[in-house]
Amino acid sequence: MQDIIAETSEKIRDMTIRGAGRIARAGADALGRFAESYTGNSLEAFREDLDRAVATILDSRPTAVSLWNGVHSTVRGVDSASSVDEAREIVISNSREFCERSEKAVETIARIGAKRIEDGDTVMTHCNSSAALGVIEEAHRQGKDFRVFATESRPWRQGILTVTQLAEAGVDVTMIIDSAVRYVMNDTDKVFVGADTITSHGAVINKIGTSQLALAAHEARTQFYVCGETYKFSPMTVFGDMVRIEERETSEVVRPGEIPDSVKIFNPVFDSTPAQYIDAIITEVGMVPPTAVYDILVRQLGDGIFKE
Ligand code: RUB
Repeated sequence: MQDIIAETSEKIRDMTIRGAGRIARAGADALGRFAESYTGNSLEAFREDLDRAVATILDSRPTAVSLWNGVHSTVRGVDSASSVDEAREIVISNSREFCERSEKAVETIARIGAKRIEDGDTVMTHCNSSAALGVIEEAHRQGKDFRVFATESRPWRQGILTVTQLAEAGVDVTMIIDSAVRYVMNDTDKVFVGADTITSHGAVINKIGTSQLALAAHEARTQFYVCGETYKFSPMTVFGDMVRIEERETSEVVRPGEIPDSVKIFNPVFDSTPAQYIDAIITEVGMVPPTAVYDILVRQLGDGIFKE
């Protein structure tokens, strides 16, 4: 049983499974499978094992609150169970519900966001976001005639995944290196990016470099849209918590021996884009201004959506 959890956690850590939505669904799904295969009879032991499983999953990557929300939505209500079977059923059903809700949210965002793409547009995207690519692919499916610039997204080069996916879908896509963003921004009409975490004051944490796209878009008066499901809204930020920015291995940046040993390497993999640079956040509950995030979060907290 713990194998399911350890395996999923490792796949999230080594980025075999990546992207904020996917890791949230993977975490929720792993807990569901853990509950399905649980054979013990003690409710107390189940709760302890589940707590350990939750901690292991959450330990895999620190920045995307989607993982926290996915995992906590899945274990919600276990405290009130009166038997192991009841507790297992709660986890299994919550896990399914979260994964379905998450997939539907991405589809809804695609439909809403696609309305913003018009014939003749040039669109830019960064890294590899299923929510942002959903919007672009939906607009293409609707027959709109537009082209896309996609960044390489060093050091992991998720841009390769993006351009491959878009090319396979038949979208007119051009890959650019990250430092070409400002150069091509003058020819760009709209930017669509994803989100790992959205704070109560409307700042968006996404792949490193996103804030540079936002600044360049602001300067060029290019519209800047964030595509993010509401489980990327961070309840902790309502209570003042800061978002932890993940730092990854220095080996992702340079090959061994490429630079002198005395050189330090800093590899932060996300950054924060302030609300003032964001035209709108496209969510499954509609296109909202960054200033609306607090209200939506408070409503969700009231409904107990993010509670354990
Ligand atoms: C991926 C990334 C994506 C968001 C949103 O970073 O920053 O833009 O996670 O993705 P990494 P999605 O490759 O480090 O996980 O829209 O698919 O949830």
